[in-house]
Parts: sequence; C-alpha cells; structure tokens
Amino acid sequence: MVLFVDLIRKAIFFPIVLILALSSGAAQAAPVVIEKKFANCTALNKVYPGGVSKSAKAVNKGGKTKQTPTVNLRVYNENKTKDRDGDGIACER
Ligand SMILES: [Ca+2]
Repeated sequence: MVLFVDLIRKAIFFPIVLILALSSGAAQAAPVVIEKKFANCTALNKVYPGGVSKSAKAVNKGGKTKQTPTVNLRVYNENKTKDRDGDGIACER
C-alpha cells in the first residue's frame, strides 16, 4: 500500500516538475529587451529614432523635434549623459 501511494505521488509530482522546467525554459527563450549604454546618439537613434525619455511626462525643452521619443527609464538612465539639456529626453530629434 505504501508503495502504491508512493507511485501515485511520483506520477503526480514528476509531470509538474517537467511542466515547470519546460515553462521556465520557454520564459528564458522569450525576446529580451537590451537596455544598454550606446556609444553616441547616432547609435541610440538607430534603435530609438526619437530618442529615449525617462517618463511620458518629460517635455522637450530644446528645438522642435520630428520624432516621438520612446519611454524607457532604464535605457534613459544608461544614456543619461546624452541628455545634455537635462529635460528628461536623451537624443531627441
Ligand atoms: Ca534632452
């Protein structure tokens, strides 16, 4: 009887472990957004044509821009030095 219960337990437990292993593997295979420090605005604008803003509330205080910046605080923080006028948008154009 003990052996039978043990078999049932394994029959239930192992598929769960397998599903968890497979689902975590799938999560790792999902596309990863690369948040990096770009060498300069030319490189950054190839990925983010309108630059990167730290928040949707950031207002451009420089000249008129043609593109809408992408809101991404992490990318902004990595490239903060490129926001020369300090308006919260790096490499706006
Ligand atoms: Ca700026």
